[in-house]
Amino acid sequence: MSLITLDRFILQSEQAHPAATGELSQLLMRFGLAGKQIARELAVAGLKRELGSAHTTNVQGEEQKKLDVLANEILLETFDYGGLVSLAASEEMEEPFLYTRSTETGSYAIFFDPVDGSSNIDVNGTLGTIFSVRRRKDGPDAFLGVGHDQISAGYILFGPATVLVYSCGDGVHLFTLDPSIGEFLLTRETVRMPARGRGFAVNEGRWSGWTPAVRAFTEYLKEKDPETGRPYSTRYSGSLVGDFHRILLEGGVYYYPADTLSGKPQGKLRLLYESQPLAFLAEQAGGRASTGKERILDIQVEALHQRSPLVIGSMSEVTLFERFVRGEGAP
Ligand code: AFP
Repeated sequence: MSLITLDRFILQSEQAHPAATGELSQLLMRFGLAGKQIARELAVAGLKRELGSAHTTNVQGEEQKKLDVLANEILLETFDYGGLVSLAASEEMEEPFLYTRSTETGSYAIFFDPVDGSSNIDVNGTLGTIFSVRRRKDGPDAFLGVGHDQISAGYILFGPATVLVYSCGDGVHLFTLDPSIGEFLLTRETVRMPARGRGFAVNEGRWSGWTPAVRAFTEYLKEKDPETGRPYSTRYSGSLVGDFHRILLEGGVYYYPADTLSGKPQGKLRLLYESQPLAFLAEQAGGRASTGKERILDIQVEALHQRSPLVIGSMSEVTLFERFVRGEGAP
């Protein structure tokens, strides 16, 4: 059986687009390269004393881990040649990074969360890198727009295996890193998310800050009713990428609603490099992503680190969450 590497799959997909310049293909291959480097750093961090705090704080007011900073540098360097990218924005940087050598030439802007699930770093838990690609826009609006403006999105999941999942609007494809040859190999093409699941991912520790609707939805999932597959099981890893990957393959729902606990009336998750990239993938795989009221991809982004409530996953559970938010409860 011939190996379908990430590069081969991307180049073959490009052939379906006669107008393609090949630049997006190169760009996607670079995320594969960056993913391999970050996977290596994560694997040896404990040996190299690279775990722990960097003793710096990011724009979100969160403590940065050494690996947050290292992964951010790896991603910035990976796109600093070839003139593909003019702007990079990251969870770890207050302002976008402008590639001076390709300010004029770079057709693309990239957005990423270098290490999603940082609280898992020092405990060897599941981690991920989330990325999103948009066409470059000039001037102050360089990164404003809606989620539909994304031309590609994906993530790299660092677990027992390292996997890369991406979409360019033609389905969701999954690759697994074969460390023996250092290549991502195609393991699932055109992945479809099950329409209904058995698990839910939410930080119930924030219950006291939730609205009655979110509490009612959570209670509903936990009631016993075999007919509707309830009670659901809690599956919350502390990493959105880890939880989303399970939902992509097994169905279910992840939600991080707005709450009154953290002074973040718009919830915790950031639109440009967390919610909208995963919403792009979810919809490409037949799932759904919303704030509970509005489709995540329809949201007009006004600020680089803008947050929004997020409910994402199987069509059945996300639609049900929206019913509870509208006060209609379960059908
Ligand atoms: P970081 O990417 O800042 O580590 O945050 C992780 C995350 O954005 C998402 O991956 C998790 O699901 C969620 O936040 C965890 O937040 P809580 O610790 O409040 O549950």
